[in-house]
Amino acid sequence: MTLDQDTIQKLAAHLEDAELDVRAVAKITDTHPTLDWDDAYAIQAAIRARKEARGQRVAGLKAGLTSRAKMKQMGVDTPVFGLLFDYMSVANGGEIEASKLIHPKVEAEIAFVLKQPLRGPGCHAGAVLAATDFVVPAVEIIDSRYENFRFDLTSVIADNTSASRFVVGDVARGVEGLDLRTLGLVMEKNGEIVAMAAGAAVLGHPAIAVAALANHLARRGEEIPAGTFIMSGGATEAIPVAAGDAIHVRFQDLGSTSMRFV
Ligand code: OOG
Ligand code: MG
Repeated sequence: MTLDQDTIQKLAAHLEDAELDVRAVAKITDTHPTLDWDDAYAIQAAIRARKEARGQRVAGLKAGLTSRAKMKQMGVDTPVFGLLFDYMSVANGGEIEASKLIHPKVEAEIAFVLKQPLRGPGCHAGAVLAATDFVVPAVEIIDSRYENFRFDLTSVIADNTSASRFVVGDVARGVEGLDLRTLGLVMEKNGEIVAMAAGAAVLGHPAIAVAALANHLARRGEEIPAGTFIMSGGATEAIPVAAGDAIHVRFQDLGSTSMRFV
């Protein structure tokens, strides 16, 4: 930790206000270059406390920057972890108001729901699969609060890993008989294919991203509780969207997820 409590609270307010006012701001490492990982997660926790004080609730957890495509697009090399809140959830096939977002992008992800808690350290893909109740297809709408979507790892962690909205499809399947590495997905924007991937794009197997989250939380003395919804990270690079765009992602064996930006 390099920042005092007062600075952490101020930066949390600064970033959350940018989200609520739909306004991009300079990345916080420009003004706080010493900001380290613990500071960044402390700012993210302070944003959570602000939202919870307003009656909003955590609806799930997310891993991000878990695929080569995403790491390359953003110029970073390590996964990050963030929080999904209840107000971010959009019904499958639903509408998203583009004017409430700064510069949204969409990414296709495989999401997990646990039937047993997961605790690190030493959590691995096998433990994740054994603890998984079912997987569902999902699309995350990310919306960095930073100008031009430019950031470094600590800035993006503090900004709750760009979390903004998410859409979950309606086909849920147990992992038995599903090979999540070869499970393919095709993303269409306005009827044109804009991205394709297989589950293995996410750290070799999307369950590895969930294990990494459990190991990350273990360093803070926390576990992932049973019942938790977890997004494993974009398998393809993120695609910019604007009002008028329709997104449809077809997942092999898992149906599809769609939304319209209005
Ligand atoms: C950070 C969030 C990344 C993912 O799935 O890779 C993320 C960003 O790229 O803005 O959610
Ligand atoms: Mg994501």
